[in-house]
Amino acid sequence: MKEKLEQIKAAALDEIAAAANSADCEAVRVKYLGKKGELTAILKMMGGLSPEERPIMGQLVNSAKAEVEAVLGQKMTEMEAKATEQKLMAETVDITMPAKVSKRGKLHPLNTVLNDMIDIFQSMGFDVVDGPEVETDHYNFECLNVPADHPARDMQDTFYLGENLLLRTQTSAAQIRTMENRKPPIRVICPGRVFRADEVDATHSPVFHQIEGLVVDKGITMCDLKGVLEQFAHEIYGADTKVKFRPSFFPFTEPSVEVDVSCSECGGKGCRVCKGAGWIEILGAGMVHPNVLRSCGIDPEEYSGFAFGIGLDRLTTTRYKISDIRLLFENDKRFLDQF
Ligand code: 2NL
Repeated sequence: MKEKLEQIKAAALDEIAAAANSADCEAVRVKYLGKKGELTAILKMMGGLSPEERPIMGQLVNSAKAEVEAVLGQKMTEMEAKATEQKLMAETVDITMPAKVSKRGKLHPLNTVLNDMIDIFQSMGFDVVDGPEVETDHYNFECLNVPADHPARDMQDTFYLGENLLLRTQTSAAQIRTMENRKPPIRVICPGRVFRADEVDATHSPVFHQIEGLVVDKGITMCDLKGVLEQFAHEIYGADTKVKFRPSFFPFTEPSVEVDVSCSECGGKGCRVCKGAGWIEILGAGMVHPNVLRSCGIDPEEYSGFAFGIGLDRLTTTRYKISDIRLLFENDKRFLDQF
């Protein structure tokens, strides 16, 4: 029996040594240590031994079993380590491989200029307000003191969507609503798209962008208008830029002005950009007409205000030396990638 035990043990150890993977190891475990395994079977045969032999043999079988278990356990551990190593080798990431380039989007040049302008006016205490692009005749024209026979009201100049509905020709309506809904002091700007039935060419588009501004309070004068707009011009074009206020006319302001800045291209000598004038017109403005204040429920005897309208597109094309306004609206990636 002792010999048989030695044989079984030797055979088990041989098979463990020969095992090539964990499945082989498992097969060895079942074959020798399992419920019907050979070492288990030998334990069961001990009933036929004498009481003196039994404990001696029992100890031998148990130590053989323990030895086989230990060797098998160690082999299993080695197998697992080897398997893990192989798996890691197979999954190795080559960190020297070139990464996929993901392109980041950029701001449209119009938005860059708009953001600059919003920063300037916000630093002077203006709020930004918004309004719909489809407006009523009432808000777009009536409240702004634009008479019924004014050429701006002509079908030729304005996109009408119905008897009283139209695409806004300026962003004033949002400011009219502000005057209706808020009490002075009012300091707002309203940027947005506006529409005019213009013929399309390098400098005209039926869709363009405007920032309008409005200030209403007690004791607002032309000096406030000049101060704010001069500050704006200096921040956009530089502190050395000269600013000129010329008399003009708008139905919604009285008196009205147009504001020119010295040409940044030639410094005022006259060039292609300023068409020889040395000056570039950047905006229109004026003191809010008493009729406009009245139409919004503000007493012109108590309050006064100034308003201005700035075209965004021309400011953008001159800043970036863009030769054709249509490029701003085509969204050609090859064009936009340059900014
Ligand atoms: C221009 C001139 C201007 C205004 C817009 C305005 C708005 C209200 C009341 C009075 Cl709510 N006026 N806006 C005033 C003067 C000029 O725009 O040349 N725009 C391109």
